[in-house]
Amino acid sequence: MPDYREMWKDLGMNLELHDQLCEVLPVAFGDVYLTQDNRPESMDYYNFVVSEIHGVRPAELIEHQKKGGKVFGTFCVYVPDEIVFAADAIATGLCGGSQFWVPGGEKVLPTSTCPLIKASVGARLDKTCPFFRIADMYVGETTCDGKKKAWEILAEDVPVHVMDLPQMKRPKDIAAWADEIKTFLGKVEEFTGNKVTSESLANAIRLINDKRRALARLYSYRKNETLPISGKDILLISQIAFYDDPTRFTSMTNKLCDELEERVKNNVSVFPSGTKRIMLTGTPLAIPNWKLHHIIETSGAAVVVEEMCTGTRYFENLVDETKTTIDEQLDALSNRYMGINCACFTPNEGRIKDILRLAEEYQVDGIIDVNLKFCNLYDTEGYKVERAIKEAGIPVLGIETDYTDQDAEQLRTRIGAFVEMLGTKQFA
Ligand code: BJ8
Repeated sequence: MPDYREMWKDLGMNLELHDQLCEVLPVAFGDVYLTQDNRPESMDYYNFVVSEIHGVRPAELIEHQKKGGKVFGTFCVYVPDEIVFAADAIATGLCGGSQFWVPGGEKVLPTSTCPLIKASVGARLDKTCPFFRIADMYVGETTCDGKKKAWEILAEDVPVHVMDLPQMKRPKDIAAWADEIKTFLGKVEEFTGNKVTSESLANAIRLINDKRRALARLYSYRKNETLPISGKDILLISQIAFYDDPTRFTSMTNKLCDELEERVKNNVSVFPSGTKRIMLTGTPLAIPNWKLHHIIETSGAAVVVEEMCTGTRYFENLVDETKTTIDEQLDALSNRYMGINCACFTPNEGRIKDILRLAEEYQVDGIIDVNLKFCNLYDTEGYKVERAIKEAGIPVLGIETDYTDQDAEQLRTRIGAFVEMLGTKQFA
């Protein structure tokens, strides 16, 4: 493995603190991932990407910057990457998924803030993540109160552009989001010095749609009765999708899909037949948050779909590729993005419909509604979500967790009992 210390030093990182992270991450990855049997060979690519997580991709981003290119860091699936790529810049997801970064965030944020926000702020302020150092500009959004205030704190340290996301889905809101994307486009043009043309935007729309198509294809194999790949592996791929080079990611994911297709033909499964099928719904699982998948898949069940931003919300629905003027393309982008159903919207009936549809498509036996501690939006929406799931006759378990391992044993007990119950007559 090349030595990236010089690069990290040049980025102004706190090397001593970062060393601690470098020590624990490979161990956690080994325990969670490399202990699995019969993984598809094409997972080697994603293993490599994770093993070099703070090396290979950051080095590519720096190369891009040396050639005069800009890097934008994003935190939400409503922010349209297409605009960034259309201006010859690179977008990279920045959401923090490790407890390692939480104390850094707690230095400036109330403890009662969700761990995703605390970890994201901590990763920047503690200087322990190269992606957070590299990004020339952060793009925030007005999704939840915690994030809104966090942008103000981050803006003291790095340029931040905040997109004003409407919280309803009336036609005027969709028009407002198209307008907000237009403002973003102007900002990106000004910051990069590059003009976005209808042609470059059309190319970027295709680029990101191709990534969505690859992910949709990947997920389709989880609808099979025999599961050719674990939920844990799919989660890892979904997380990598946020920061890998989109062209390479799409091609490697399609390569993996070819292998999975063969596995399905040959009836190769990574789980014993009859394994209970679980859907996760709720708040996102940012890298390296693998806790729940690991507990579920070592408790006799398989995760077959995630109605999450690290899941179906990221790739379902394509942007219309037939539009030829910038204004039409902005409308097409707004339409696609406003089709995502995050709990920050009211009403948000679309999410319940999605959950029930996915439950059928992926033949799930039970649903776990996951809430990141202190996420008031998803916690409150959980009432209606869980009621609808119960009414549909699907067993549901609501859990709240954070990034620590303190509740791991308790979760294991609850999830184990839930999985066991799925096998009893009670839910038959
Ligand atoms: S579209 S889920 S990525 S906002 S978990 S920070 S909501 S307090 S991450 Fe999210 Fe966009 Fe919605 Fe998806 Fe706030 Fe809740 Fe924390 Fe959240």
